Amino acid sequence: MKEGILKLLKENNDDFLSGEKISEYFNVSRAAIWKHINTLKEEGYEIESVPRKGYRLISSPDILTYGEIEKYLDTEFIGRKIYYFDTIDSTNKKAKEIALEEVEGTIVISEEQTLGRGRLGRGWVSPKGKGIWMSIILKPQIDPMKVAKITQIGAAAVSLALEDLDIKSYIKWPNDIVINRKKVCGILTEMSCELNMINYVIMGIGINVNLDKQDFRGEIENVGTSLKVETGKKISRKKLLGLFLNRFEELYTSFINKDNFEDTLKICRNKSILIGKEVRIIKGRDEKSGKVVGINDEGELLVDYGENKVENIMSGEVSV
Ligand code: BT5
Repeated sequence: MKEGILKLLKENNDDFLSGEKISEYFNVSRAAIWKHINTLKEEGYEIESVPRKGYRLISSPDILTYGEIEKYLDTEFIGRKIYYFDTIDSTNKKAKEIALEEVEGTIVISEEQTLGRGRLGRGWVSPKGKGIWMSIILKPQIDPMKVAKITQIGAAAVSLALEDLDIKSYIKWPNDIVINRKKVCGILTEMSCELNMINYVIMGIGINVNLDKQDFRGEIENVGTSLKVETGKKISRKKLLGLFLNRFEELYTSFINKDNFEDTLKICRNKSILIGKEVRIIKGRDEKSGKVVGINDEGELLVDYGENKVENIMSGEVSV
């Protein structure tokens, strides 16, 4: 009902809509309408109410509900169902709980995470209303060994969506997007599978959109940044989310339906911040130095350890 009222107000553009009309439309009392209008105001919608004229929508908040991102979406199935939370421990955790019953493309998104997670049990800082903290439920019928490619598709899609906003970024293989050498986005892909069949894949993405300098404290003070810090401008989270989902669906369906991973590879290679650099590859306690010479057709990092010994790295930690 609340969503219905919002829809009516949006359709009515700049005009007033009388309480009487809305109550007739939904066949409920005007007091009930008034209650819903107040809830909408609490959510950040600016609604003018004038006696005898009714209600008028002045502005909508930058929140990540389906109602707010719908107008930016061109997708068929990615993001067509959204579980929206004001606060949650971790969207990846929630997505895993519901994945088996949900359709592919369903998203769990929250304004804040209290226990956001990175890889290997590390944490992910996710302050309220300032970023995009979300998880996409996917059900690709592919060899479980190929799931790492989905992280690459996610990274390529984030980078393209930023380009759509005229923001230049780099991909730090395998799961980071960086600007000025600092991390603006991280991806955590998790899966549940049988021997050669995937039950589901959860692709969790965190994008630091409007975090301020003071949000980067402690461990992340020198490693993280946000789009706002880098561009000096507040960025519309709902628009960026829509752009990302559109880009992701395009690359993902092309990979699943046409076995086309080349488009993603091209982007990951073009935007790679690692190719040509001397790096350290960290695998557990093992650390080796080498030079990144490329990304192979499987999306793996090619590292030259000297004496023409080039190894392909499937996963791990790279430090520049
Ligand atoms: C990642 O791990 O980069 C994956 C991050 C995935 C986060 C999303 S948010 C939605 C979904 N739900 C979740 O619970 N998680 C996903 P990793 O490569 O391990 O990097 C983690 C490291 O990045 C931490 O140890 C910190 O040093 C740093 N870090 C933490 N929060 C950060 C932030 N907001 N911005 C930049 N760096 C951060």
